[in-house]
Amino acid sequence: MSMFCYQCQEAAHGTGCEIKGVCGKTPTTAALQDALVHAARGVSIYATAARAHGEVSPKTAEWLRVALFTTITNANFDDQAIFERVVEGLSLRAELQDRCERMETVVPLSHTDAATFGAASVEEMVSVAARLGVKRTENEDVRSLRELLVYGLKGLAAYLHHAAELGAFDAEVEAFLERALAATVDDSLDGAALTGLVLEAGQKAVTAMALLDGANTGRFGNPEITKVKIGVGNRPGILVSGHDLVDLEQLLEQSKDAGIDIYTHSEMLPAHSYPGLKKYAHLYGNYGNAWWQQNKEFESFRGPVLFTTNCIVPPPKTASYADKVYTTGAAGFPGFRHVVKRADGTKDFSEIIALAKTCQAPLEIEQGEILGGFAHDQILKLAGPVVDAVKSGAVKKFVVMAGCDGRQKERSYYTDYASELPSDAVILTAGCAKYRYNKLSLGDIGGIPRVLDAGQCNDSYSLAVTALKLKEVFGLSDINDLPIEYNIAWYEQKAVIVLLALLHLGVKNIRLGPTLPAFLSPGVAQVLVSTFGIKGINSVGEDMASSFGAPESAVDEVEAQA
Ligand code: SF4
Ligand code: SF3
Repeated sequence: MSMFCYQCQEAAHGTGCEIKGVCGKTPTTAALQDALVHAARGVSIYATAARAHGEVSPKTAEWLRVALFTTITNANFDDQAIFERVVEGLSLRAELQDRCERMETVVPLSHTDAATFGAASVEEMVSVAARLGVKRTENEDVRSLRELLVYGLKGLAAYLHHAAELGAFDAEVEAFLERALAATVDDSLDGAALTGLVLEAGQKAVTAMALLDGANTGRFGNPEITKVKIGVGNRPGILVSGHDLVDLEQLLEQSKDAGIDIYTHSEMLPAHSYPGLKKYAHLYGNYGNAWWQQNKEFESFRGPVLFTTNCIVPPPKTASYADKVYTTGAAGFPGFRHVVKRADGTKDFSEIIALAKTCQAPLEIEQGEILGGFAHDQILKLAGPVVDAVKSGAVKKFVVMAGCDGRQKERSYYTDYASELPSDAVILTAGCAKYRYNKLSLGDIGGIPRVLDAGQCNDSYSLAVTALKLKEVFGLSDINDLPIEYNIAWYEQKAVIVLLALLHLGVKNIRLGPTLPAFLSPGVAQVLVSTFGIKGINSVGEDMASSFGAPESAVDEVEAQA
Protein backbone atom coordinates (compact mmCIF):
# COMPACT_ATOMS: atom_id res chain seq x y z
CA MET A 1 0.00 0.00 0.00
CA SER A 2 1.35 3.44 -0.84
CA MET A 3 0.50 7.00 0.16
CA PHE A 4 1.33 10.51 -0.89
CA CYS A 5 1.68 13.40 1.51
CA TYR A 6 3.81 16.51 1.13
CA GLN A 7 2.13 18.90 3.53
CA CYS A 8 4.99 19.49 5.97
CA GLN A 9 8.62 20.58 5.82
CA GLU A 10 9.90 17.07 6.54
CA ALA A 11 8.33 15.56 3.39
CA ALA A 12 10.62 12.67 2.38
CA HIS A 13 13.40 13.63 -0.08
CA GLY A 14 11.94 17.14 -0.19
CA THR A 15 9.19 15.84 -2.47
CA GLY A 16 6.68 13.77 -0.46
CA CYS A 17 6.22 10.75 1.79
CA GLU A 18 5.18 7.73 -0.29
CA ILE A 19 5.90 4.62 1.78
CA LYS A 20 5.45 5.91 5.32
CA GLY A 21 5.41 9.40 6.77
CA VAL A 22 8.66 10.74 8.19
CA CYS A 23 6.30 11.88 10.98
CA GLY A 24 5.29 8.25 11.59
CA LYS A 25 1.99 8.40 9.71
CA THR A 26 1.14 5.04 8.15
CA PRO A 27 -0.42 4.72 4.68
CA THR A 28 -3.72 3.78 6.39
CA THR A 29 -3.67 6.90 8.56
CA ALA A 30 -2.72 8.99 5.52
CA ALA A 31 -5.64 7.54 3.51
CA LEU A 32 -8.10 8.19 6.33
CA GLN A 33 -6.84 11.75 6.65
CA ASP A 34 -7.29 12.23 2.90
CA ALA A 35 -10.85 10.93 3.29
CA LEU A 36 -11.44 13.33 6.19
CA VAL A 37 -10.24 16.34 4.17
CA HIS A 38 -12.43 15.22 1.28
CA ALA A 39 -15.44 14.79 3.58
CA ALA A 40 -14.73 18.35 4.78
CA ARG A 41 -14.89 19.52 1.16
CA GLY A 42 -18.23 17.73 0.70
CA VAL A 43 -19.66 19.23 3.87
CA SER A 44 -18.42 22.65 2.73
CA ILE A 45 -20.13 22.35 -0.65
CA TYR A 46 -23.55 21.96 0.99
CA ALA A 47 -22.80 24.32 3.87
CA THR A 48 -21.91 27.08 1.38
CA ALA A 49 -25.13 26.51 -0.56
CA ALA A 50 -27.18 26.54 2.67
CA ARG A 51 -25.44 29.73 3.85
CA ALA A 52 -26.51 31.48 0.65
CA HIS A 53 -30.05 30.95 1.95
CA GLY A 54 -29.20 32.30 5.38
CA GLU A 55 -28.93 28.83 6.93
CA VAL A 56 -25.89 28.73 9.21
CA SER A 57 -25.03 25.60 11.15
CA PRO A 58 -22.78 25.95 14.21
CA LYS A 59 -22.56 22.14 14.34
CA THR A 60 -21.08 22.13 10.81
CA ALA A 61 -18.60 24.88 11.67
CA GLU A 62 -17.44 22.96 14.74
CA TRP A 63 -17.07 19.68 12.86
CA LEU A 64 -15.06 21.42 10.12
CA ARG A 65 -12.68 23.05 12.60
CA VAL A 66 -11.97 19.78 14.37
CA ALA A 67 -11.83 17.70 11.17
CA LEU A 68 -9.21 19.93 9.56
CA PHE A 69 -7.24 20.27 12.80
CA THR A 70 -7.17 16.46 13.06
CA THR A 71 -5.26 16.27 9.77
CA ILE A 72 -2.52 18.75 10.73
CA THR A 73 0.90 17.13 10.92
CA ASN A 74 1.48 15.24 14.17
CA ALA A 75 -2.01 15.95 15.55
CA ASN A 76 -3.73 12.60 15.23
CA PHE A 77 -2.52 9.10 14.36
CA ASP A 78 -5.58 7.22 15.67
CA ASP A 79 -7.18 5.45 12.68
CA GLN A 80 -10.39 4.57 14.48
CA ALA A 81 -10.89 8.14 15.74
CA ILE A 82 -10.18 9.57 12.27
CA PHE A 83 -12.56 7.07 10.64
CA GLU A 84 -15.30 8.00 13.12
CA ARG A 85 -14.77 11.67 12.29
CA VAL A 86 -15.18 10.90 8.57
CA VAL A 87 -18.41 9.01 9.31
CA GLU A 88 -19.71 11.98 11.32
CA GLY A 89 -18.84 14.22 8.37
CA LEU A 90 -20.66 12.05 5.88
CA SER A 91 -23.80 12.08 7.99
CA LEU A 92 -23.51 15.85 8.41
CA ARG A 93 -23.11 16.14 4.64
CA ALA A 94 -26.32 14.09 4.17
CA GLU A 95 -28.18 16.35 6.63
CA LEU A 96 -27.03 19.49 4.80
CA GLN A 97 -27.87 17.93 1.44
CA ASP A 98 -31.34 17.18 2.69
CA ARG A 99 -31.71 20.75 3.91
CA CYS A 100 -30.58 22.13 0.54
CA GLU A 101 -33.08 19.88 -1.25
CA ARG A 102 -35.91 21.10 0.98
CA MET A 103 -34.94 24.70 0.20
CA GLU A 104 -34.74 23.74 -3.49
CA THR A 105 -31.26 25.24 -3.59
CA VAL A 106 -29.01 24.71 -6.55
CA VAL A 107 -25.79 23.17 -5.21
CA PRO A 108 -23.09 23.97 -7.77
CA LEU A 109 -20.60 21.22 -6.94
CA SER A 110 -23.01 18.48 -5.93
CA HIS A 111 -21.74 16.27 -8.78
CA THR A 112 -18.14 16.04 -7.49
CA ASP A 113 -16.91 12.98 -5.62
CA ALA A 114 -16.48 15.10 -2.48
CA ALA A 115 -20.25 15.46 -2.43
CA THR A 116 -20.95 11.81 -3.09
CA PHE A 117 -18.24 9.44 -1.83
CA GLY A 118 -18.88 7.07 1.05
CA ALA A 119 -17.61 3.90 2.69
CA ALA A 120 -18.90 1.68 5.46
CA SER A 121 -15.68 0.38 7.01
CA VAL A 122 -12.11 1.49 7.62
CA GLU A 123 -10.93 -0.93 4.91
CA GLU A 124 -13.42 0.32 2.36
CA MET A 125 -12.63 3.95 3.26
CA VAL A 126 -8.91 3.33 2.77
CA SER A 127 -9.52 1.86 -0.66
CA VAL A 128 -11.87 4.69 -1.68
CA ALA A 129 -9.38 7.27 -0.40
CA ALA A 130 -6.76 6.11 -2.89
CA ARG A 131 -8.46 8.35 -5.48
CA LEU A 132 -9.21 11.28 -3.14
CA GLY A 133 -5.74 12.47 -2.17
CA VAL A 134 -3.33 15.11 -3.46
CA LYS A 135 -2.64 13.38 -6.77
CA ARG A 136 -6.25 13.50 -7.92
CA THR A 137 -5.44 16.93 -9.41
CA GLU A 138 -3.32 16.40 -12.49
CA ASN A 139 -2.16 19.91 -13.43
CA GLU A 140 0.79 20.57 -11.13
CA ASP A 141 0.19 24.31 -10.67
CA VAL A 142 -3.51 23.83 -9.91
CA ARG A 143 -2.63 20.98 -7.54
CA SER A 144 -0.04 23.17 -5.84
CA LEU A 145 -2.48 26.07 -5.36
CA ARG A 146 -5.26 23.77 -4.16
CA GLU A 147 -2.99 22.13 -1.60
CA LEU A 148 -1.47 25.45 -0.51
CA LEU A 149 -5.02 26.64 0.12
CA VAL A 150 -6.06 23.46 1.96
CA TYR A 151 -2.96 23.60 4.21
CA GLY A 152 -3.60 27.25 4.97
CA LEU A 153 -7.20 26.38 5.83
CA LYS A 154 -6.00 23.66 8.20
CA GLY A 155 -3.99 26.26 10.09
CA LEU A 156 -6.91 28.66 10.00
CA ALA A 157 -9.21 25.94 11.37
CA ALA A 158 -6.81 25.28 14.24
CA TYR A 159 -6.81 28.91 15.32
CA LEU A 160 -10.58 29.17 14.91
CA HIS A 161 -10.90 26.06 17.07
CA HIS A 162 -8.88 27.59 19.92
CA ALA A 163 -10.92 30.79 19.69
CA ALA A 164 -14.19 28.81 19.69
CA GLU A 165 -13.11 26.96 22.84
CA LEU A 166 -13.03 30.41 24.44
CA GLY A 167 -16.45 31.31 23.05
CA ALA A 168 -15.16 33.55 20.22
CA PHE A 169 -16.48 33.10 16.67
CA ASP A 170 -16.32 34.97 13.38
CA ALA A 171 -19.09 34.15 10.92
CA GLU A 172 -17.30 35.71 7.96
CA VAL A 173 -14.15 33.68 8.45
CA GLU A 174 -16.21 30.50 8.95
CA ALA A 175 -18.10 31.19 5.71
CA PHE A 176 -14.77 31.73 3.93
CA LEU A 177 -13.40 28.45 5.26
CA GLU A 178 -16.36 26.58 3.76
CA ARG A 179 -16.29 28.49 0.47
CA ALA A 180 -12.54 28.10 0.01
CA LEU A 181 -12.57 24.41 0.87
CA ALA A 182 -15.34 23.77 -1.65
CA ALA A 183 -13.33 25.74 -4.22
CA THR A 184 -10.53 23.15 -4.05
CA VAL A 185 -12.75 20.69 -5.97
CA ASP A 186 -14.14 23.26 -8.39
CA ASP A 187 -12.65 22.48 -11.79
CA SER A 188 -13.93 25.76 -13.23
CA LEU A 189 -11.46 27.79 -11.13
CA ASP A 190 -8.18 28.66 -12.79
CA GLY A 191 -4.85 29.57 -11.24
CA ALA A 192 -5.76 33.25 -10.86
CA ALA A 193 -8.98 32.44 -8.98
CA LEU A 194 -7.18 29.99 -6.69
CA THR A 195 -4.37 32.50 -6.07
CA GLY A 196 -7.04 35.03 -5.08
CA LEU A 197 -8.40 32.59 -2.52
CA VAL A 198 -4.92 31.86 -1.17
CA LEU A 199 -4.36 35.58 -0.61
CA GLU A 200 -7.82 35.96 0.91
CA ALA A 201 -6.91 33.17 3.33
CA GLY A 202 -4.08 35.42 4.55
CA GLN A 203 -6.55 38.22 5.19
CA LYS A 204 -8.88 35.86 7.08
CA ALA A 205 -5.90 34.57 9.03
CA VAL A 206 -5.19 38.04 10.41
CA THR A 207 -8.83 38.25 11.54
CA ALA A 208 -8.69 34.76 13.09
CA MET A 209 -5.43 35.41 14.92
CA ALA A 210 -6.80 38.73 16.22
CA LEU A 211 -9.94 36.88 17.33
CA LEU A 212 -7.89 34.29 19.19
CA ASP A 213 -5.64 36.96 20.68
CA GLY A 214 -8.69 38.83 21.97
CA ALA A 215 -10.20 35.60 23.33
CA ASN A 216 -6.97 34.57 25.08
CA THR A 217 -6.27 37.97 26.59
CA GLY A 218 -9.96 38.46 27.45
CA ARG A 219 -9.94 35.26 29.46
CA PHE A 220 -6.39 35.14 30.84
CA GLY A 221 -5.26 38.80 30.74
CA ASN A 222 -2.43 40.29 28.67
CA PRO A 223 0.84 38.34 28.82
CA GLU A 224 3.41 40.08 30.99
CA ILE A 225 7.18 39.72 31.23
CA THR A 226 7.73 36.49 33.14
CA LYS A 227 10.74 34.42 34.14
CA VAL A 228 9.97 30.73 33.61
CA LYS A 229 11.91 28.07 35.55
CA ILE A 230 13.43 25.29 33.44
CA GLY A 231 14.59 23.18 36.39
CA VAL A 232 12.31 20.92 38.44
CA GLY A 233 10.70 20.79 41.88
CA ASN A 234 10.49 17.78 44.17
CA ARG A 235 6.83 16.88 43.63
CA PRO A 236 5.46 14.67 40.86
CA GLY A 237 4.17 16.53 37.85
CA ILE A 238 1.99 16.49 34.76
CA LEU A 239 3.57 17.73 31.55
CA VAL A 240 1.20 19.63 29.24
CA SER A 241 1.98 20.04 25.56
CA GLY A 242 0.20 21.63 22.59
CA HIS A 243 -1.49 24.99 22.28
CA ASP A 244 -4.84 24.80 24.13
CA LEU A 245 -4.83 27.21 27.08
CA VAL A 246 -8.40 26.29 28.11
CA ASP A 247 -7.37 22.67 28.68
CA LEU A 248 -4.41 23.87 30.74
CA GLU A 249 -6.63 26.16 32.81
CA GLN A 250 -9.05 23.34 33.62
CA LEU A 251 -6.20 21.02 34.56
CA LEU A 252 -4.65 23.70 36.80
CA GLU A 253 -7.94 24.32 38.54
CA GLN A 254 -8.66 20.62 39.08
CA SER A 255 -5.15 19.84 40.34
CA LYS A 256 -4.50 22.85 42.57
CA ASP A 257 -4.81 20.91 45.84
CA ALA A 258 -3.49 17.58 44.60
CA GLY A 259 0.12 17.98 45.79
CA ILE A 260 1.51 17.84 42.26
CA ASP A 261 3.04 20.39 39.90
CA ILE A 262 2.11 21.24 36.33
CA TYR A 263 4.87 21.74 33.76
CA THR A 264 4.62 22.99 30.20
CA HIS A 265 6.34 21.45 27.18
CA SER A 266 7.13 22.97 23.78
CA GLU A 267 4.32 25.29 22.57
CA MET A 268 2.66 25.48 26.00
CA LEU A 269 5.60 27.53 27.39
CA PRO A 270 3.93 30.94 26.77
CA ALA A 271 1.11 29.98 29.16
CA HIS A 272 3.38 31.08 32.05
CA SER A 273 3.06 34.72 31.01
CA TYR A 274 -0.73 34.99 31.28
CA PRO A 275 -1.90 36.43 34.63
CA GLY A 276 -4.92 34.11 34.61
CA LEU A 277 -2.68 31.04 34.41
CA LYS A 278 0.48 32.12 36.28
CA LYS A 279 -1.67 32.80 39.36
CA TYR A 280 -1.67 29.02 39.94
CA ALA A 281 1.34 28.48 42.20
CA HIS A 282 1.71 24.86 41.04
CA LEU A 283 2.27 25.91 37.41
CA TYR A 284 5.91 25.17 38.13
CA GLY A 285 7.92 25.71 34.96
CA ASN A 286 8.78 24.51 31.47
CA TYR A 287 10.35 21.09 31.01
CA GLY A 288 12.45 20.37 27.96
CA ASN A 289 12.44 21.79 24.50
CA ALA A 290 10.54 21.69 21.22
CA TRP A 291 8.18 18.83 20.33
CA TRP A 292 10.67 16.65 18.47
CA GLN A 293 12.75 16.03 21.61
CA GLN A 294 9.79 14.46 23.43
CA ASN A 295 10.89 10.81 23.21
CA LYS A 296 13.87 11.57 25.42
CA GLU A 297 12.25 14.22 27.60
CA PHE A 298 9.04 12.30 28.39
CA GLU A 299 11.20 9.41 29.67
CA SER A 300 13.02 11.61 32.15
CA PHE A 301 9.88 13.50 33.12
CA ARG A 302 8.54 10.33 34.75
CA GLY A 303 4.99 11.62 35.14
CA PRO A 304 1.96 11.69 32.85
CA VAL A 305 1.80 13.84 29.73
CA LEU A 306 -1.24 15.60 28.28
CA PHE A 307 -1.33 16.52 24.58
CA THR A 308 -3.87 19.26 23.94
CA THR A 309 -2.89 19.52 20.22
CA ASN A 310 0.03 18.59 17.96
CA CYS A 311 2.95 17.81 17.84
CA ILE A 312 2.90 14.12 18.82
CA VAL A 313 5.92 11.94 18.01
CA PRO A 314 5.06 8.21 18.02
CA PRO A 315 6.76 6.71 21.10
CA PRO A 316 9.44 4.11 20.42
CA LYS A 317 8.55 0.50 21.36
CA THR A 318 10.92 0.71 24.32
CA ALA A 319 9.29 3.87 25.73
CA SER A 320 8.36 3.56 29.38
CA TYR A 321 6.04 6.58 29.22
CA ALA A 322 3.60 5.45 26.49
CA ASP A 323 0.98 4.23 28.98
CA LYS A 324 1.09 7.58 30.79
CA VAL A 325 0.19 9.78 27.81
CA TYR A 326 -3.24 11.34 27.34
CA THR A 327 -4.67 13.30 24.43
CA THR A 328 -7.65 15.60 24.18
CA GLY A 329 -9.38 17.74 21.52
CA ALA A 330 -8.24 17.05 17.95
CA ALA A 331 -5.14 15.15 19.13
CA GLY A 332 -5.02 11.36 19.22
CA PHE A 333 -2.70 8.37 19.12
CA PRO A 334 -3.57 4.66 19.30
CA GLY A 335 -2.97 3.45 22.85
CA PHE A 336 -2.98 6.92 24.42
CA ARG A 337 -6.07 7.60 26.52
CA HIS A 338 -8.32 10.36 25.21
CA VAL A 339 -10.09 12.87 27.47
CA VAL A 340 -13.41 13.92 25.96
CA LYS A 341 -15.45 17.02 26.56
CA ARG A 342 -18.48 16.58 28.85
CA ALA A 343 -21.94 17.78 27.91
CA ASP A 344 -21.34 21.00 29.90
CA GLY A 345 -18.19 21.73 27.87
CA THR A 346 -15.71 20.92 30.66
CA LYS A 347 -13.21 18.05 30.80
CA ASP A 348 -12.52 15.67 33.66
CA PHE A 349 -8.78 15.37 34.28
CA SER A 350 -9.11 13.40 37.56
CA GLU A 351 -7.61 10.21 36.09
CA ILE A 352 -4.41 11.89 34.92
CA ILE A 353 -4.12 13.76 38.24
CA ALA A 354 -4.52 10.50 40.20
CA LEU A 355 -1.88 8.86 37.99
CA ALA A 356 0.56 11.75 38.55
CA LYS A 357 0.34 11.27 42.32
CA THR A 358 1.75 7.74 41.95
CA CYS A 359 4.75 8.92 39.90
CA GLN A 360 8.21 10.15 40.85
CA ALA A 361 9.17 13.80 40.52
CA PRO A 362 10.78 14.70 37.16
CA LEU A 363 14.51 14.23 36.67
CA GLU A 364 16.23 17.56 36.25
CA ILE A 365 17.67 18.00 32.74
CA GLU A 366 18.61 21.67 32.95
CA GLN A 367 18.55 24.60 35.35
CA GLY A 368 17.84 28.28 35.17
CA GLU A 369 15.14 30.50 33.75
CA ILE A 370 13.95 31.79 30.42
CA LEU A 371 12.11 35.00 29.75
CA GLY A 372 8.77 35.32 28.00
CA GLY A 373 5.66 37.47 27.79
CA PHE A 374 6.58 39.96 25.06
CA ALA A 375 3.22 39.97 23.34
CA HIS A 376 1.95 43.21 21.77
CA ASP A 377 0.51 44.82 24.92
CA GLN A 378 3.78 44.33 26.82
CA ILE A 379 5.90 45.51 23.88
CA LEU A 380 3.75 48.61 23.47
CA LYS A 381 4.33 49.38 27.16
CA LEU A 382 8.05 49.28 26.32
CA ALA A 383 7.52 51.34 23.17
CA GLY A 384 9.32 54.42 24.57
CA PRO A 385 12.65 52.72 25.34
CA VAL A 386 12.43 50.59 22.18
CA VAL A 387 11.86 53.60 19.92
CA ASP A 388 14.64 55.53 21.70
CA ALA A 389 16.99 52.59 21.21
CA VAL A 390 16.22 52.54 17.48
CA LYS A 391 16.60 56.32 17.17
CA SER A 392 19.92 56.33 19.01
CA GLY A 393 21.20 53.47 16.88
CA ALA A 394 21.58 51.13 19.89
CA VAL A 395 19.14 48.78 18.15
CA LYS A 396 19.82 48.68 14.42
CA LYS A 397 17.57 45.83 13.39
CA PHE A 398 14.77 43.53 14.51
CA VAL A 399 14.83 40.02 13.16
CA VAL A 400 11.58 38.07 13.17
CA MET A 401 12.64 34.45 13.71
CA ALA A 402 9.21 32.97 14.33
CA GLY A 403 7.66 29.66 13.31
CA CYS A 404 8.27 26.01 14.00
CA ASP A 405 11.14 23.83 15.10
CA GLY A 406 11.81 20.42 13.60
CA ARG A 407 14.21 17.51 13.94
CA GLN A 408 16.32 17.97 10.82
CA LYS A 409 19.99 18.68 11.47
CA GLU A 410 19.95 21.63 9.06
CA ARG A 411 17.91 23.53 11.63
CA SER A 412 21.14 24.20 13.55
CA TYR A 413 21.22 27.06 11.00
CA TYR A 414 18.81 28.96 13.27
CA THR A 415 21.00 28.54 16.36
CA ASP A 416 24.02 29.72 14.39
CA TYR A 417 22.10 32.59 12.80
CA ALA A 418 20.89 33.81 16.21
CA SER A 419 24.37 33.48 17.72
CA GLU A 420 26.05 35.34 14.88
CA LEU A 421 23.61 38.23 14.64
CA PRO A 422 25.22 41.63 15.14
CA SER A 423 25.00 42.62 18.80
CA ASP A 424 22.68 45.53 17.91
CA ALA A 425 19.98 43.21 16.50
CA VAL A 426 16.95 42.06 18.49
CA ILE A 427 15.08 38.83 17.74
CA LEU A 428 11.27 38.85 17.75
CA THR A 429 9.90 35.34 18.03
CA ALA A 430 6.76 33.24 18.36
CA GLY A 431 6.12 29.50 17.94
CA CYS A 432 8.36 26.60 18.83
CA ALA A 433 11.17 27.82 16.52
CA LYS A 434 12.44 29.74 19.57
CA TYR A 435 13.90 26.63 21.17
CA ARG A 436 16.78 26.84 18.71
CA TYR A 437 18.13 29.92 20.50
CA ASN A 438 16.06 30.87 23.55
CA LYS A 439 18.55 29.38 25.98
CA LEU A 440 21.61 31.10 24.50
CA SER A 441 23.07 34.00 26.47
CA LEU A 442 22.32 36.73 23.99
CA GLY A 443 22.07 39.45 26.63
CA ASP A 444 20.21 42.71 26.28
CA ILE A 445 20.57 46.15 24.74
CA GLY A 446 20.15 48.81 27.41
CA GLY A 447 17.68 46.59 29.27
CA ILE A 448 15.85 45.35 26.14
CA PRO A 449 16.37 41.57 25.94
CA ARG A 450 17.78 40.43 22.59
CA VAL A 451 15.12 37.72 22.32
CA LEU A 452 11.56 39.00 22.68
CA ASP A 453 9.21 36.02 22.80
CA ALA A 454 5.61 36.92 21.93
CA GLY A 455 4.23 33.41 22.55
CA GLN A 456 2.83 30.57 20.46
CA CYS A 457 2.79 30.40 16.66
CA ASN A 458 -0.62 32.12 16.59
CA ASP A 459 0.95 34.98 18.56
CA SER A 460 2.80 35.89 15.37
CA TYR A 461 -0.18 38.22 15.30
CA SER A 462 1.52 40.10 18.15
CA LEU A 463 4.64 40.50 16.04
CA ALA A 464 2.52 41.96 13.24
CA VAL A 465 0.86 44.41 15.68
CA THR A 466 4.31 45.42 16.92
CA ALA A 467 5.54 45.99 13.35
CA LEU A 468 2.47 48.04 12.44
CA LYS A 469 2.91 50.14 15.59
CA LEU A 470 6.57 50.81 14.79
CA LYS A 471 5.58 51.80 11.25
CA GLU A 472 3.14 54.33 12.73
CA VAL A 473 5.63 55.68 15.29
CA PHE A 474 8.30 56.18 12.65
CA GLY A 475 5.79 57.74 10.23
CA LEU A 476 6.51 55.23 7.46
CA SER A 477 4.10 54.43 4.67
CA ASP A 478 5.42 50.94 3.95
CA ILE A 479 5.92 48.18 6.51
CA ASN A 480 8.94 47.06 4.48
CA ASP A 481 10.76 50.32 5.27
CA LEU A 482 11.09 49.27 8.90
CA PRO A 483 14.44 47.92 10.05
CA ILE A 484 12.97 44.39 10.28
CA GLU A 485 14.25 41.20 8.66
CA TYR A 486 12.04 38.12 8.44
CA ASN A 487 13.73 34.74 8.74
CA ILE A 488 10.87 32.31 9.35
CA ALA A 489 11.19 28.59 10.05
CA TRP A 490 8.25 26.46 9.06
CA TYR A 491 7.22 22.88 9.70
CA GLU A 492 3.47 22.27 9.71
CA GLN A 493 0.33 23.89 8.35
CA LYS A 494 -0.16 26.55 11.03
CA ALA A 495 3.07 28.07 9.77
CA VAL A 496 1.51 28.12 6.30
CA ILE A 497 -1.37 30.28 7.47
CA VAL A 498 0.95 32.53 9.49
CA LEU A 499 3.00 33.05 6.32
CA LEU A 500 -0.12 33.91 4.31
CA ALA A 501 -1.11 36.39 7.05
CA LEU A 502 2.28 38.13 6.79
CA LEU A 503 1.94 38.33 3.00
CA HIS A 504 -1.51 39.85 3.42
CA LEU A 505 -0.02 42.51 5.70
CA GLY A 506 2.33 43.45 2.89
CA VAL A 507 5.53 41.98 4.30
CA LYS A 508 8.01 41.31 1.54
CA ASN A 509 11.34 39.49 1.19
CA ILE A 510 10.64 36.84 3.84
CA ARG A 511 13.34 34.24 4.14
CA LEU A 512 11.62 30.87 4.57
CA GLY A 513 13.42 27.72 5.66
CA PRO A 514 14.98 25.37 6.24
CA THR A 515 13.59 24.31 2.85
CA LEU A 516 10.82 25.71 0.69
CA PRO A 517 7.57 23.71 0.76
CA ALA A 518 7.50 20.58 -1.41
CA PHE A 519 3.92 21.44 -2.35
CA LEU A 520 4.97 24.57 -4.24
CA SER A 521 5.27 23.73 -7.94
CA PRO A 522 8.03 25.62 -9.78
CA GLY A 523 5.32 27.83 -11.31
CA VAL A 524 3.67 28.71 -7.99
CA ALA A 525 7.04 29.20 -6.28
CA GLN A 526 7.98 31.61 -9.06
CA VAL A 527 4.82 33.67 -8.43
CA LEU A 528 5.65 33.87 -4.71
CA VAL A 529 9.22 34.89 -5.47
CA SER A 530 8.33 37.55 -8.02
CA THR A 531 5.33 39.00 -6.15
CA PHE A 532 6.53 38.81 -2.56
CA GLY A 533 10.28 38.29 -2.81
CA ILE A 534 10.09 35.08 -0.77
CA LYS A 535 13.48 33.42 -0.63
CA GLY A 536 15.07 30.33 0.86
CA ILE A 537 17.99 30.13 3.26
CA ASN A 538 21.66 29.78 2.32
CA SER A 539 24.62 29.48 4.63
CA VAL A 540 24.47 31.62 7.77
CA GLY A 541 27.39 33.68 6.48
CA GLU A 542 25.73 34.41 3.15
CA ASP A 543 22.38 35.28 4.72
CA MET A 544 24.02 37.44 7.35
CA ALA A 545 25.98 39.32 4.67
CA SER A 546 22.87 39.84 2.56
CA SER A 547 20.83 41.12 5.53
CA PHE A 548 23.45 43.05 7.44
CA GLY A 549 26.16 43.77 4.89
CA ALA A 550 29.63 42.25 4.79
CA PRO A 551 31.20 41.94 8.26
CA GLU A 552 33.85 44.55 8.91
CA SER A 553 37.34 43.15 8.61
CA ALA A 554 39.56 43.22 11.69
CA VAL A 555 41.70 45.89 9.99
CA ASP A 556 38.66 48.10 9.42
CA GLU A 557 37.63 47.63 13.04
CA VAL A 558 41.07 48.58 14.36
CA GLU A 559 41.16 51.61 12.08
CA ALA A 560 37.72 52.64 13.23
CA GLN A 561 38.78 52.42 16.86
CA ALA A 562 42.01 54.36 16.23
FE1 SF4 B 1 5.43 13.23 5.42
FE2 SF4 B 1 4.97 15.54 6.67
FE3 SF4 B 1 3.00 14.26 5.46
FE4 SF4 B 1 4.05 13.29 7.73
S1 SF4 B 1 2.89 15.19 7.47
S2 SF4 B 1 3.52 12.12 5.90
S3 SF4 B 1 6.23 13.83 7.42
S4 SF4 B 1 4.81 15.18 4.47
FE1 SF3 C 1 5.43 23.94 16.87
FE2 SF3 C 1 4.21 21.66 16.18
FE3 SF3 C 1 4.61 24.52 14.49
FE4 SF3 C 1 2.85 26.02 16.97
S1 SF3 C 1 4.25 22.57 18.13
S2 SF3 C 1 4.70 25.93 16.10
S3 SF3 C 1 5.66 22.76 15.02
